[in-house]
Amino acid sequence: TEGYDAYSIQQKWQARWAEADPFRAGGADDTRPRKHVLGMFPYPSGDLHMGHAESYAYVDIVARFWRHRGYNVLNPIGWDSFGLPAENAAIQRGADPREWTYANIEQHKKSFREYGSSYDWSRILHTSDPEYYHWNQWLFQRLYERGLAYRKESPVNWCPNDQTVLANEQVVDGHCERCGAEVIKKKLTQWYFKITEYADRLLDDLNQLEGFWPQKVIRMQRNWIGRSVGADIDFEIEGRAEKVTVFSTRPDTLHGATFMVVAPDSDLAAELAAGSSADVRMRFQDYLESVQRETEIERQSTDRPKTGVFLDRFAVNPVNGERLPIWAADYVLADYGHGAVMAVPAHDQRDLDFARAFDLPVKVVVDTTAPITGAIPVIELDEEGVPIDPGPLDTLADLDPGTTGIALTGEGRLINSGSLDGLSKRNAIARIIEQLEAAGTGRAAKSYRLRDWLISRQRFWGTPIPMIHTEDGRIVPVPEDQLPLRLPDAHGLDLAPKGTSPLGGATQWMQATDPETGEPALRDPDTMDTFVDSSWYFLRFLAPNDPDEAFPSREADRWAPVDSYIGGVEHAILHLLYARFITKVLFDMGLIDFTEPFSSLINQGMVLLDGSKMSKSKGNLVEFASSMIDPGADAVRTAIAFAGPVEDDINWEDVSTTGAQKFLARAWRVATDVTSEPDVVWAEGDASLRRVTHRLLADAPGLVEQTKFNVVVARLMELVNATRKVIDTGAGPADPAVREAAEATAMVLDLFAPHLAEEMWEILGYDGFVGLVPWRTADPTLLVEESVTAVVQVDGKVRGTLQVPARIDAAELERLARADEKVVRSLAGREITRVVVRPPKVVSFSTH
Ligand code: ANZ
Repeated sequence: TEGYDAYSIQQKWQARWAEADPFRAGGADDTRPRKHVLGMFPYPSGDLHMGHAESYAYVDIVARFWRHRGYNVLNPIGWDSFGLPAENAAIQRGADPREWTYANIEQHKKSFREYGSSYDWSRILHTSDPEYYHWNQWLFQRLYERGLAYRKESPVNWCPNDQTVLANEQVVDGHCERCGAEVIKKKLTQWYFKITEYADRLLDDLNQLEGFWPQKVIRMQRNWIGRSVGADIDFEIEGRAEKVTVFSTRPDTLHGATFMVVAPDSDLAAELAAGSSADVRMRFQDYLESVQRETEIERQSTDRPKTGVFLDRFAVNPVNGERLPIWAADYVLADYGHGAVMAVPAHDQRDLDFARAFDLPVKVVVDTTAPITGAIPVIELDEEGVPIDPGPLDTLADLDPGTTGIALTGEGRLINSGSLDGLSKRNAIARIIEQLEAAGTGRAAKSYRLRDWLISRQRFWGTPIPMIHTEDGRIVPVPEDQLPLRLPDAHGLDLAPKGTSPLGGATQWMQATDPETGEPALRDPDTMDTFVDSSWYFLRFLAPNDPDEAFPSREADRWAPVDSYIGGVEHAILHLLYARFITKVLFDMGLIDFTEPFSSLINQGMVLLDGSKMSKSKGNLVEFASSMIDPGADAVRTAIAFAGPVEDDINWEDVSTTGAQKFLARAWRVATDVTSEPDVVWAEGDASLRRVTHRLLADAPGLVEQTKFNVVVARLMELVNATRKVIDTGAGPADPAVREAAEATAMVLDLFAPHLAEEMWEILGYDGFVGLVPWRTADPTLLVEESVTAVVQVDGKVRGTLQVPARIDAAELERLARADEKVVRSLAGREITRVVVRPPKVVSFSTH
């Protein structure tokens, strides 16, 4: 690396970029096609680490690439700067979350400048600025007007450690997504966003994203929304005026229902028990208390013995008038479907387990041994691929679920079901829905796993909810001219988690005026989930300083949706689902003309250390800022890009910044060795070096678009080596092809090592930034494969010659040699003991 001073090169170009600000997006008069390239914005908790270094290296590669390709690129950066970690850190340090947050942001900005990220620095935003959260409040009120923001009392997820509620999406396997504490249920009145109203669109529009988003993310979103299709069926209840509706995906099995089960923690269960005997009431109460002590995980695990209480109440089956005993059991959840099920033990495993535990009848209504035309028979194959003889087929009697304990869930034909008898499952479902609809006792229905988005938080460091609670119990929006409703000063407030909002303790701040009557009123003490902030921030970048609106629609037409969105797969559900939802709401409001926010999504793998995820708690965090000190930013970026495919995890110990440094020094040396002037005629240069250069120029764009950044770096290394060879042992440093290669190297290297690329460009005699130079088009005549003559020897004698491409690899060359007629003849009957292949010129076989 002698002579190559990465550090001073970095300093020099960072200063020039800061001065000239060359990466600002072009304005309205810019006629180039546009690309909006966005990295998921960082959260300013502590310092940036190598995960960020990776993600933002990829973002910059994509942004720089499109600039070279002639696009007007918008590549902004901002901070997701509200949230719990800042508040917790502030509590620990006895500091103001505001001060801690903004100090971290300054450090981040410094790191990004040092990294050479080509942001449009004129568009910075922080979600904790009143100028930003003003528009969260505006958004909240628009959702409220449309009936999409509402308050309800219901059991919510409660993190006992952070002392705040969590959205379903923030509960991972029963634990708090942030701190890992086990989440409990608590009944509270909270604000919700009605994302369920958009469930179908959120699901159906995923089809548009196929091929543009990682398959895994699409699948996770589909599962999270979890649409089930079936029917709602109404059951009369003896001694109750109103019917009870159940949701079933198998309405075809209605004749096989033998009891009904309600969720013990539902209002319905309480009411049914209340109408029963004192004894039942007592047993129900005991059971309910034991259920409330269970965690979500316990409750949903299938391998637990079934428990429940008979309520001594009866439902009536609408199709045959049979009386169905009603039970309360914890395997039925209060907040799915209608919190009640018709139990069909013959065909549902959970119902069967319950029926066997409490001796309830089992009635088979689908004959799963009856063949269905069009169904694909499952033929099992043995290890050699020979079909296994299934032996004598089971009869229905062999399969009786009451005896075997195994529910019959497969295909079959209906029996014991009146007019449905003989139909396949699919046809029976259609028929029973028709019948129920005609009788007014049921209808086609869908059910979703997706719940409404709970957005209230009992914490300080977030957007105040812009609503007023009046003395007479009305809830009204804070008048628009009073927005933004700013957070009060944190000094003097008790921020420690205590289950109620710290803002409630800001007595002055809490005082409001009823906008209708002028009477004193109170503010809402809760703040919004910070995922509200990030659900629309990509639009705020279009005009981050606009004081009059969240974003101008005209700018949204120009710049949105985001063309390339880059970030971690940990946001596969939460953030991406919420952003998709809010985008659809803004579309419905007529403010934007697209329905999906991110046209393409790139998920990078994780950066690991010792094979495990880097994290503060494990103490194995490599900090971004310090990682750059020794090798320099260019080497870190290049090493990351070279480490492997974008979506793969990177083990930081295997990443060689030293190797990258050496390569960059070689590239720099090539530029300094060039002795020709910029006006040389390239066509007069060394033809084989020119071919290497032009192949890189031709192939790199496709490789970048497929995010094969590591391959592009490998190809750059190849070009630098080829150039070195011509300088040292070929036509020498004055050859025009050497200059051409060095210039192409600088341009492509700009994606990975922008400081060095600029330096090379200057050494090569150019003014202006290489980062803004249009991509050189490859000369097609130089892309035609050069061919060479290869000789094939057998035991030292030349037995054949082949015309092969100059870049042929060993395997292909050997294959062609073995297939050559003359070689085949001279090898006939002999055993090959050794093969030496030296592409592209020699293949040598030995037979003794
Ligand atoms: C009768 C039946 C017969 C059912 C059968 C299944 C098979 P997914 O696919 O997850 O949507 N169910 C409905 N509400 C429930 C609740 N709140 N808690 C627990 N289970 C509930 O599951 C839908 C099925 O789960 C519904 O269809 C219902 O049982 C049950 F052979 O109805 B089924």
